[in-house]
Amino acid sequence: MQKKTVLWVSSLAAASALAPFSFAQEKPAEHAHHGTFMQGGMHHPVAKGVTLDSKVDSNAHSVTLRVGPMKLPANTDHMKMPQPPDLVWAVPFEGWLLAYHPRLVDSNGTAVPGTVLHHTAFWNENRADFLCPNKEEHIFGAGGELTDWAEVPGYGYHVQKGDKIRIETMVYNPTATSYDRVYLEVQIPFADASAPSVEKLIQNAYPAWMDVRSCGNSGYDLPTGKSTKSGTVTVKYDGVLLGVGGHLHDYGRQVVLQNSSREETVATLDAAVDAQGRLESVPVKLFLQQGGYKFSANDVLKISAAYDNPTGKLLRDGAMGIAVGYFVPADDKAMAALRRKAKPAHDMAVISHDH
Ligand SMILES: [Cu+2]
Repeated sequence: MQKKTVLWVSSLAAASALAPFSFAQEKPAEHAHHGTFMQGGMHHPVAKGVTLDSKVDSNAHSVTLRVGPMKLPANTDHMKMPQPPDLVWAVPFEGWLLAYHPRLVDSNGTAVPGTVLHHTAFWNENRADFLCPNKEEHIFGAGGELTDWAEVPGYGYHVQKGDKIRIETMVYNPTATSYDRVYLEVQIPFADASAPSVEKLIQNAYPAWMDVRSCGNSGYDLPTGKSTKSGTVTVKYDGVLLGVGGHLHDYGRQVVLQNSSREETVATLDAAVDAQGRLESVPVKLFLQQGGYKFSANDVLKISAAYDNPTGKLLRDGAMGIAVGYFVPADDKAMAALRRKAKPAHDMAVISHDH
């Protein structure tokens, strides 16, 4: 019987190295690529003592990343809430990441409502995004809806040993309940490239973030009432989209992805919202039965996001509209080559969570 190996590796070094510099340095221009909410020049307080731990279960072929603990006082918006610094996971194996299962728990392991997660985003600093090469490759993201990225059998996201995955997390607490020690956990099943098995038959799939803000920062100001924002991106490779989900913030209603070049609607995703219009979930549509939705190089994709903001106020940086799916290129070589040097010194890195 194989011995079960469970290792908790603390990334204390990265966290403690980041924190002291977070106020001392100006945000360098190249950090503007993150494409989340980070606009407007206001600085968040940085949460103290938040670290990244990783637990590799080599028997179950699963790694669990854990960010925390975070203290979340009731009724605190994301501008006032101290935010975790960016944390980096160095991938300890060569292989494929197959799925992402996020959840929020307290120190007893009890579930905390997803609504306190404003956003988390994982970026591979060693690769460029294939739709927006000005950005790092964005491999996973979730908001309050805690989108579960299910495994698509036969496909995975290839990582090399040592790839640096930067984890951005933003929290808030719109509820009347305070939470003291909250952890974001993301469980990631993986396939090990060195395993002598079918795992080597895994095909490379790349996350495709198709944003109403094209290749700019994703966040934008949300006007009051009904509004729709649209943008385009151009696909540079032939291939297929296996499926698509959506990312919206509160008061988001719908994401539509169209192929303008072919005058086709790829998917219409209607959000589920609660009585106040807060986002509950955005559905996922898979095209596996058709063998994927075909993209041709130079196809122009149009993305639209519809919101209905009942607050009577313009919400600064309150909205995002993104269709996100897995893309499988017809020829993997060009895509696989989209590597870049990771930013050298993380101890010099700066918190990107500044508004
Ligand atoms: Cu977002």
